[in-house]
Formats: sequence, C-alpha cells, structure tokens
Amino acid sequence: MEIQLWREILDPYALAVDELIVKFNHIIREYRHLYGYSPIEQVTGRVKTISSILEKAQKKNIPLEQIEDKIDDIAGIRIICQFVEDIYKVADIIRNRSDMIIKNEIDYIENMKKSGYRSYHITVFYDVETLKGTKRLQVEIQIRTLAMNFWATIEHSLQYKYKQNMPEHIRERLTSAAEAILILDREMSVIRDEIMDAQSSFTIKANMVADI
Ligand code: 0O2
Repeated sequence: MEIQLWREILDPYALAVDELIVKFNHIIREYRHLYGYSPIEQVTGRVKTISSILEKAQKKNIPLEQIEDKIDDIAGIRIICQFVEDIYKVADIIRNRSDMIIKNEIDYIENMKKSGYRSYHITVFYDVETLKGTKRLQVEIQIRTLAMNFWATIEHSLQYKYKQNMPEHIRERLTSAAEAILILDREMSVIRDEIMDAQSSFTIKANMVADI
C-alpha cells in the first residue's frame, strides 16, 4: 500500500487519540477540582505503526482491506490508575459516556493472561470528523494500575528483545514478579482510604496556593 493511502487511513486514528487524551485529561482535572482525587492518574495514547499493523495482520491472517475491522488497537489509549478499584470506576465512567460506544470488554485482571499480564481492556467505537465526513473508528482502551504498567512495560521490552525465544529463567522471574505486583496492588488497596485522604488534602492546599 502506498504511503499516501496509509496516511489517509491513519490520520483519523491520530485525531481520535489526540481527542481522547484531551477528554481523559479533562476528567482528571474535573475529579481533582471536585473531589481532590482522580481515579485516573495519567493517560497516554498512540497510533500503531505501519510495520506493527502489518506484522499483526500477517500473524492473524487478516487481508489488508479488513485491517480496520479486524485490528481493534490501531488507536490505543492507556489509562493508569493508582488502585485496582479505580480501574473499575474508570470502566464505569467510559460506559456512561455518549461519545464512546462499547464494543467489548476483557478483564485480564480477574482472568490474568498466562504471561502474567493484567489490565482491563475496553474496545469502543469513537466518531471523528474528517474532511470526508464522520468516521467511526475502533479504539482500544487499556486500564491498569501503576504497578501493572511497570510489569507490562518491562515484559513488553523483554518480549521484543527475545521474540518467541524468551529464556525459561527470565519467564519464571516475570511470573514471580507478576505475583509480587498482585500482592503490591492488594496491599495498596488496604490503605487506599488513608492515601486518598492524604492526596486530597495535598491537592486542596496546592489549589489554594495556585489561586492566590
Ligand atoms: P502493542 O501496540 O505493541 O502493545 P494478541 O495481541 O494477538 O495476543 P489481541 O487480540 O490483539 O491479541 O488482544 P489482546 O490479547 O487483548 O492484546 C492487545 C494488547 O494488550 C497488546 O497489543 C498489548 O499492548 C497488550 N498485551 C496483551 N497481552 C500482553 C502480554 O502478555 N504482555 C504485555 N506486556 N502486553 C500484553 P499488541 O498487539 O501486543 O501491540
């Protein structure tokens, strides 16, 4: 496919990612102003690279004309939360919005992947306005804690380094690190109220200083 054609396909996805980052950042702002604490800690996003799209299409035997239908993470949003409870709150926020229509949800937290990967995935349909009219796109939203993100980021780089041949001793270490992450998230949840209280009074003080 020509580069010009790829641009035409991918530009609307870039718009979707940009818009969604603005919208989720606004949710953070509203929560912090209203309650001093936001269930979303930070949000990032990316459009999949052409080479990564082609690799996935090849792996899953997807013909080029079906990539937009069959690859649901061309646009990806990653939402990072402090606590596991916040992940389900964020999922609720998304379900209640009129600008994101849920296509499907996968709970890799309750059902951890064999690799040790944990995250909550929601695929939504999201409309963007282009010169050629409204385009409805799929966007994959990954919601995870800071700790889950730490594990997934490291595991992703190791997967990339070793491709299909990750040494067994590293795989085992990653599995036990995934267990440790699970315990860490549980421990943090136990003192969640304490932490939220502390952060909320910190935000209120910071806002007062900013208002002066
Ligand atoms: P990227 O952009 O490099 O992150 P598949 O990826 O083929 O197994 P599918 O149908 O795309 O399956 O959905 P799935 O399993 O929900 O995975 C979608 C995305 O979740 C992946 O995107 C990863 O970002 C993340 N993910 C899933 N499993 C793992 C895992 O074991 N470890 C890590 N670190 N991340 C995972 P991609 O396609 O890998 O692309």
